Formats: sequence, C-alpha cells, structure tokens
Amino acid sequence: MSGTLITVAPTGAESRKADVPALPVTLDELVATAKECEALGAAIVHVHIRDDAAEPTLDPGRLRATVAALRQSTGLIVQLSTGGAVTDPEAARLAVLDAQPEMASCTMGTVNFGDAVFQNRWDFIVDLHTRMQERGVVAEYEIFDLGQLTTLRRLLDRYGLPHGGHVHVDLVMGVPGGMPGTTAALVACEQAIRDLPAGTTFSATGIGRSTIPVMLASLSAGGHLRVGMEDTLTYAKGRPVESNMQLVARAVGFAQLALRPPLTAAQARELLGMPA
Ligand code: KMH
Ligand code: ZN
Repeated sequence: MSGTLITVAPTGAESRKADVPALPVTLDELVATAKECEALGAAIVHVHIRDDAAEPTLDPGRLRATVAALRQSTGLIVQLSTGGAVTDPEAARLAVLDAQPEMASCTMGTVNFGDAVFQNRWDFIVDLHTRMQERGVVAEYEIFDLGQLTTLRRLLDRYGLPHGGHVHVDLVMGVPGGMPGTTAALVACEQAIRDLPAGTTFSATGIGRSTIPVMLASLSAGGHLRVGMEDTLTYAKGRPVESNMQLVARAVGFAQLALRPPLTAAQARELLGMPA
C-alpha cells in the first residue's frame, strides 16, 4: 500500500494544561480533536487521558469511557497508551488493556527520559505482549533506541507474532536519553527492521525540533508518520503549536508532496491486518 499512515498523538502525559492551554485534556476536547484530525487525514489516535485536574491518569473507568466515545464519534483506530506517565506502576499499565482497545502501545525497553527513567523490564514487556495476544489487542511497538528493535526480534522469536499477525513499530526519536532524531538514526532503524518479519511497517515521530527532519526521513524511507502535541509543542522557531490539527495538516501536506497520500482508517486497518 503506497499511502501514508498518519497517527495523531494529541495529549501525552508530560505537558501541563496550565503551560499548554491548547492541549486536549477533557473527553470532549479529545473527541473534538480526534474528529477534526480524522477529517484531515489521520487514521490512528494514540491516547493518553487526564483526570479532572488535567493530570495524567490510567483510571480504568475513564479509559473505557474514552474508548467508547472515540468509537462512537470517529472511525479512527483507537490506540491506548500502555506507557502512561513515567510514574505509573506496571499493574496499572497492564490494566489499560481491560478497556479493550483495538490497539495499544508496547514499549521495547527502558530508556532515560529527560531527567526521569521510562521503565520497561523484559518480564513486563513479555506480560504486555502476551496479554495483548490473549485479549485480541493489536500492538504498536514503541522504539526509543536502536537496540530495542533487537529486543522486539527476541520477543517475537520467543513469544510469537502480535494479534493479527502484522508487525508495526513506531520510532520515537529525539527523546533526551534515546536515539537522536536524525536521518542516520532512522536509516539504522530501517535496516534493523529488515531483520523483523517480512512486511513489518514503521512510523516515526521526532520529538521537539527533530519533528520535521524525522518526518521527511521517514517518508523518504517508506515509513509512516506520527505527529501531535504529545511530541511537539513548537510549530516553527518562535511559533507555538496552535492545535493538533495544525500538525496533522502539515503531515498530510508532506505526505501528499511525497505522492503518498494519507490512508483512511479503513485502509490503515487493512495495512495493519485488523478486522474492518
Ligand atoms: N509518556 C511516556 C513515558 C507510550 O505512550 O506508549 C511513554 C509514552 C509511550 O508515551
Ligand atoms: Zn504516548
């Protein structure tokens, strides 16, 4: 399929609403953002939720309500984050799957995350992967550093393919502590992805100022795109991001320029081996 899969990651767990008023934090804000991003060309929404004080939460009831609302109002593939915030305990991260999303993220290793540490022990990765297989949740493997692709290969060799049989990875580049958001790093990942099962697809996102270089590198290497205010808060030098829609619109423009127009959610489901 020659189009571009565009994922929007609208909220994340790191930015504060007080600092970034345009961040969608309520269910209404999230649903409105998702609808507009879908209309522009996004196919997946990568979801982190907030509580009434706009703080990150993995509250099971809220997660279930979020999945239901996004399903009702959009045709997007709803991908819940099992990464949560760096302070979230493993049990709460595993329990995210109880909300029965179509898709969920699954990070392939521990990484320094600015001044914090994003913990992903091997046994925890195995638990997440196997529980997702059992529950019929499609995985997106989050890769913050090159060696995490080796971990993914080991995981698939030992525990089998994800639900649906298709392997899709997301390269999260430019996190302070992870791989840099450069063309050279993306090419190294693309080479390592060749050692994964045939047909493995990848998207990429560059944090902060690496957003545009990573987008261009991914498109030229045959990859897909993730954009959103989880990853990028500056649109251009001196210009804060106004909305997630602004970032999706830019990604759509780049994809069209590359003659790889955005995939609809239905086309994305086909690409990822998901039921319609
Ligand atoms: N918020 C980060 C600590 C994911 O969503 O799966 C982890 C993260 C990855 O964003
Ligand atoms: Zn995330």
